[in-house]
Amino acid sequence: MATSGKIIKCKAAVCWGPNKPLSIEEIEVAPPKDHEVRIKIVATGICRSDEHVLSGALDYVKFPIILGHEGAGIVESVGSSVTGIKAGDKVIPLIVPQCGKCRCCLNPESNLCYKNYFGKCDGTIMDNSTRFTCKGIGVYNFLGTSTFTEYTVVDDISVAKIHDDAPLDKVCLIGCGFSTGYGSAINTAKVKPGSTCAVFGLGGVGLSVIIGCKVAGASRIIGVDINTNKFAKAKELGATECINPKDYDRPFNEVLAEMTDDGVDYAFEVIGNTEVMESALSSSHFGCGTTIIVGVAPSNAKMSFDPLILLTGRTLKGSSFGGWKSRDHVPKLVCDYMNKKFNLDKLITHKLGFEKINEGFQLLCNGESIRTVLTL
Ligand code: COD
Ligand code: ZN
Ligand code: ZN
Repeated sequence: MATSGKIIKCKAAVCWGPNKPLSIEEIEVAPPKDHEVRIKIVATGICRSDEHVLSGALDYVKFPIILGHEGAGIVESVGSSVTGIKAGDKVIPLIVPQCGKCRCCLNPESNLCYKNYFGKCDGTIMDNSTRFTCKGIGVYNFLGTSTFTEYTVVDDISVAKIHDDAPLDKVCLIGCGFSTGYGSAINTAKVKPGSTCAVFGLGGVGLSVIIGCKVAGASRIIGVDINTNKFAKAKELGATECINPKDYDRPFNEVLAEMTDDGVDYAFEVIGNTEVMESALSSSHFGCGTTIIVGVAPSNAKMSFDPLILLTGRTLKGSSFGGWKSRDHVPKLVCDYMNKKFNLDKLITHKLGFEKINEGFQLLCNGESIRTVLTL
């Protein structure tokens, strides 16, 4: 490519600090170094964690930063030592890398990688710097991906090559929200045919849990949310019934126990609220129920429960990125989507041009959108 090895000037949505609108700026994107890949982003979803940074809820984040972590694009150029990926390939940047060598990568039961950005949390990629500058100032990277820009540079362990015919404006959701929810049902819970599930929280991730439960053959999928506006979409995607805990003046686990012959087989917390986590755990069946925590609670929050609750046979698990080993599984998920194993199109409620990014955040904050996809 003509741009290979050169600095690229392009547009990006720069976040200069919390509680400020994102600002579309011209930035400079340096060429990829050893083991790095420069990507032309074609489409990106706006995910809840991006909004958490904007609203100041993630206090460790440094500024200025380019947010966005649910994108898809086309490789512009690759640095030295990169194998298996070349210019022109369609790719999805990954928030959970897969180095293939660490203890977690070598364990088939884990999808974490020791080289992850959550642990680093310093706004850089693996070499501890970023490739972005704006007005002469270095700009931080978000979750190793930074997709709210026409061009980004990511580590080669954090990029999955996907099918040449994949529709990038749809499969971008496989980069975070869809895979996180869907995989928590398929991989982490391993939902069985005929089982009963309860999904607490019906945002984009909770709805993706519902899609997973349905694909796995659950016979009852109970959607739980305090916002009844979410119920219609949940039912469209596979919820067999939806309930609002606010409609009851007794402990919600009692309500679910009555409805489900003493409790659900699988309960999913997809909000990030410790009280709901406790409620989900007690809603699972005492002898054989499994509870999966998908939501991330505020940093000082603690869950509290009588350990006896587990002793009779309950299981409590957590799930990040849906348990998928990212580089291995993301290309397969893209093929599964293309082969119509699941349909994520209904999660996309809005499509906007990149320059309307602030409008997209507004839609998420108002609870009006499930996912807005921005096209660049
Ligand atoms: N009881 C029932 N429903 C509730 C309650 C409650 N007490 N509080 C909120 N809700 C509902 C809301 O009405 C809403 O419908 C839903 O819960 C939450 O949906 P969203 O749209 O805010 O969130 P999602 O689905 O896009 O994301 C949910 C996560 C749990 C993934 C997210 O909030 C989170 O914890 N993110 C950080 C974790 C993570 O994986 N980060 C990596 C990149 S995102
Ligand atoms: Zn996300
Ligand atoms: Zn690893």
